[in-house]
Amino acid sequence: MKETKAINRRKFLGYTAVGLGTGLGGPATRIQHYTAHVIKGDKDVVQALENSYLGPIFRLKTGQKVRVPFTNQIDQETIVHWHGLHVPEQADGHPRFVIKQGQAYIYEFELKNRAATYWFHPHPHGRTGPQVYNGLAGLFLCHSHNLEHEDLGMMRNYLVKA
Ligand SMILES: [Cu+2]
Repeated sequence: MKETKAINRRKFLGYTAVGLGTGLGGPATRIQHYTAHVIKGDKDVVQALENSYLGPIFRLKTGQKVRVPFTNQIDQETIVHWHGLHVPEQADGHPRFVIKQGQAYIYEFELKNRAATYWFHPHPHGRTGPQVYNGLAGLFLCHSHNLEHEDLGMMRNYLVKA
């Protein structure tokens, strides 16, 4: 009697494993990702993330001038929005500036933000969500030339809110 129960349990586990295997045989997940490299300047301002489809990470300082020639290599319209950065309208990645596959768009701006963590993501009308969760997103870290002053400001804000 005990032996029979043990066999049934093994069979149950076997069926469970088959069920999981079937789930893994579904359609492949679509992955889209940004790639970037430094054309001119400090090579450390762009960091690729190994074994991740997210990224890259931009690391720039307040006051730096940035020029990003962007080429759309996915089969959908897209444009890049620099979330939270104070940039000129033409560099903000509004959906009306969307570009088609194979087209390029040049972003130029001076980094005016204070030290903080920002991010960038696509912003085509009606396609922002799907493109982000398929991988098009990266961090934009803004550092300050005057870290002591920025740190004091952040501490003051923390104390006021606590
Ligand atoms: Cu945004």
